[in-house]
Order: sequence, then structure tokens, then C-alpha cells
Amino acid sequence: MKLFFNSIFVFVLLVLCSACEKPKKKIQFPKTDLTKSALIPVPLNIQASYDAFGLGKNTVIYTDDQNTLYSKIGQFLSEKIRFRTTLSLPLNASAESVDNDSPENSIYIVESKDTSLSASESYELEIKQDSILIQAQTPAAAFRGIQTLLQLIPEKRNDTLKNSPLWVIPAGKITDRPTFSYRGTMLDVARHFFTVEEVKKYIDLIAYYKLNVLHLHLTDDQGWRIEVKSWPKLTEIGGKTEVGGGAGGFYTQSEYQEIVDYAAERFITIIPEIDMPGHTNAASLSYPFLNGTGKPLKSYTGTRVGFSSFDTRKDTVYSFLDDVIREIAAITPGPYIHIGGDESFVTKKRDYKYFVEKVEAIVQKHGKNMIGWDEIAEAKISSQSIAQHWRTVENALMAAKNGNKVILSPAKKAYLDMKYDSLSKYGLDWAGHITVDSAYIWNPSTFVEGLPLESILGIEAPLWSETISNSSEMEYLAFPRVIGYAELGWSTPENRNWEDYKIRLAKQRSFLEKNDVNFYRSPLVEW
Ligand code: TNX
Repeated sequence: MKLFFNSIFVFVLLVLCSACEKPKKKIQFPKTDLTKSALIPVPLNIQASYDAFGLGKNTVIYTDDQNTLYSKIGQFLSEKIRFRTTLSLPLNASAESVDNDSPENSIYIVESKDTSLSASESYELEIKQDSILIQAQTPAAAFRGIQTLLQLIPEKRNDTLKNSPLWVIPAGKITDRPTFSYRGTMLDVARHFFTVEEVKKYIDLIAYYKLNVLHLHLTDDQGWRIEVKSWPKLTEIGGKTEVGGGAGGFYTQSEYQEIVDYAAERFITIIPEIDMPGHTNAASLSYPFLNGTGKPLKSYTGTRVGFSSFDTRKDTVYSFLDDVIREIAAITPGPYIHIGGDESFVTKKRDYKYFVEKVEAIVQKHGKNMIGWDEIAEAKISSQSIAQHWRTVENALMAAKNGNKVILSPAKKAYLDMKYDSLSKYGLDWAGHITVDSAYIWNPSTFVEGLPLESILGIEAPLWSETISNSSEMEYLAFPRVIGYAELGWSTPENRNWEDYKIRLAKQRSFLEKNDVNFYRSPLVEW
């Protein structure tokens, strides 16, 4: 009997020993629920499997290395993971070079031909105990999927599950795609100039929330911010002023291209805006023949609008614009040129229409599609052109009737430069105060009564810069509201709910703090 018990004891010991020699692969993760993750924008569909993936020093990222764009995305993911966790994950490492005690702990980013992923920017993210698989038909879509994965990495690491730290990612499956193909924000670099580095920081932040457009308002009465080689005084003279009398500034063409490339790496399209025929004091100050009001020209550093105009009946104005648009089109890979067209209060109506039609032809001649603020719908524009609705509902409806697509930027809801409330340090209030909940609680699909859904290209939240002049001030107005606009552009109305959103928003705090974002701590959110 004693012998029997002894042999059992030895057997148990042997089993235990073999377990200590060869560590068990299965880790007992704490209970996780993927559906409870603080993802913004909220994905279309989430299924939890109540298991988890341990992101750790042995995780390897693999991509379709045939396609360099996918491997660039893998590189991007690796860099972001390093910033978040300090882990330095290899990309497409060969099996021999991987020192990996659990070789199946890998992230795969692969191109898929699956027809269920054919919608633009549609991706699938599947997280299992030993692998993460991101599938998409295009690199842009895979990139959106990467953001979802990044958002699932917890702030705190777990030091007890293994002998090296793990970041526990809840398992399950996400299938996702955007509602609108155009999800943007605008930055006014004309009223106050923002440096290349400041613009890049903004681009990087909005990419995390799956925005895909940055519209740059490059010219206005107070400054001209983009080098035009054939008309150098635009920046030599027009670039030197800004609101409040500061030094202004401008982007050389190569700096602008640096911004375009940085955005393209994040699958964000840059849309350059040359605002005209109004909002052109800085241009006319540089080249006085452009001016149509006949008033003497002085540099302008105030914040009034609607006092300047090009001379719409002068041929030389159009040859000037042909040069400007040709040069800008040549350094802009995106399909659009924005011509402004707003608040031309000193341009006669018939001159305004004539101007918009002539400029549309120039934009198209240089291979681009025209976008303009909603006033352009008053002219006879071709159905390819796009109207950006900001103030006048009739213009949006007229555009849709004419077959034009409409971008929604209704000032009362989507203007990032409106104050949150009367205590806001920066911002204007002509369209009202926009609290963080009010910015979120509206449905772009039905907001403009009578505007058919098919006519809506998407939404854009403009950030005008009369009252802000650096990243910190800009972030105070943009964050957190721009995060809500990203959700409005991507998600479905059925998946949105303020009570649920505000909890997910509060959880963005660690990301915003880690990225040194001066966000407004709205009292409506429990940060
Ligand atoms: C209106 S929105 C403008 C801008 C101002 C903005 C300030 C639009 C097309 N024009 O010129 O900067 O209000 O909120």
C-alpha cells in the first residue's frame, strides 16, 4: 500500500516537473469582454469570446510583405506599440531569428479578397489567445483596423501572468466599416499660422479616430500660407501677417508636400483651400491688380469678414488663378481643390457666379474636383463639384437637386471654433455655444431636412483660428469634440448613444495625456 502511494507521489512529481520544464502555453487571463472596450468610433459589429491575447515581448508582427504598403502599416503599428508600451516588436521576422517561447503569439495584417470586406475601408479584426488577424481589401482599410487594435491595448500592463509583462487584449471578432466615405476636419492656418510640426501632430491624433480628410484653409484676408513659385510675392508679402499682428508664416511647396506625405502615411487626404473671390486681402496686397473693390489696400490683422474681392471681370485674374491652381494641383495627390467661395459680400451676385464657374473650369482642367462653401450652389456648377454646407440650408438642398454631393459642416453643430460655454478661454460664439454633448447628439444623415442620404458625402468639423495660435489652444477647442465628429462620420446612428459614448470618451484620457493633448475637461464627462 505504502509503495502504491509512493509511486503515485513520484508520478505526480514527474508530471509537475515536465510542466515546469516546458511552460504551458495556455495562460489563464482575467475575464475580459471585448464588447465593453472603449472604442471610438464604435465599430459596426463586435462579438466577444471572453478570452484574451497577451501582447508581450515575444509578439511578432507579420504582414503581406509582397505589398510594401502593408509592411509600412506593420511598421506603423510596431512604432505605436513601442510608444505605448515600450515593447519593440519585430516585423516579418524570419522563424530562426525569433527568440520566441510561444511562437504563435503573432499579429497578422493581411490582404483579403473576401467580398464581405469590399466596402471601402472595411476591415475585420479577429483576436484569439495566440494570434491577432487583421484582414482588409486595401491598405487604407487595414490601417483603420490597426487603429482599433491600438485602442484595445490597455494602459496598464499585467506583470503577474508571465515572467515578462503582458498587455492583455480582449478576444473576439470585430467587423467594421464607415457610414460616410468623407470624414474630415479643417484647420484654418490663415488667420493664425500653424507650423508643419503642429499640423503633423493634429494629423496623427485624428488618424487614431479614423478621420480620413484634413482640409487646410490656406489663404484668407489675414495671410497667404502656401508658396506659389510663379507668384512669389503671395508669400513674401501676403505670408507675413496674421490676426493680432503676429509674424504669420507660410509653407514652402516642399513643406506642404511633407504634410501631404505624412497625412498619406495615415491614409488621410489633404484638401488645400484657396478662398476666393472674397477673403482675398492678403493676395491683393501682394498683387494689387487682383483687387476688385477699388479701395486702398492695407494689410489686415483683424477678424472681420466679407470686405475683400478679386476683380472677377479681369482676364489677368484668371491667368493668375490658372498658375496658382496648376502649382497646387501638382503637389496635391488628393482629388480635390477647395475654392472657398464664402462670404463674398462685396462681389456682385452675377460676378460671383461668373467667377465660380470660371474657376471650376480651371480646377477641372488641372485634373481636380472642385469643393466650395455652400454659396457656390448659387452658380451653375457641374454635378461633380461638391458643396460644403455650413450655414444656408437652401444652398445645400439646391446643390443636391443639381446632383452635387454635399459635405456637412453645419456651424451650429460642427464648428470646432465655437466656445463650449461662456467660460471657454478661446473660440467665437456667433453660431452659439457647442457643448461636448450637443456636438455629439445629432444625426448627420437626417440633420438637413429634405437632403437625401445619397447626396451626403460625409461630415467635416472646421476649426477656424481667429482666437487660437498654437497647438495647445487649438487642442483645447478641437478635443474632445473632434473625437465625437469622428464617431458621427464612421458609425451608424443605431450604435450611438451619448450615455455610452461619454464613458468611452472618458477612457480616452490616458491616450490624450500620453500624447500631450491639451483637451478641454468638460464637466459633462467623468474623466
Ligand atoms: C465663418 S464658415 C467663416 C469664416 C470664419 C468663421 C468663424 C465660413 C465658410 N466662413 O471665415 O472664420 O465663420 O467661425
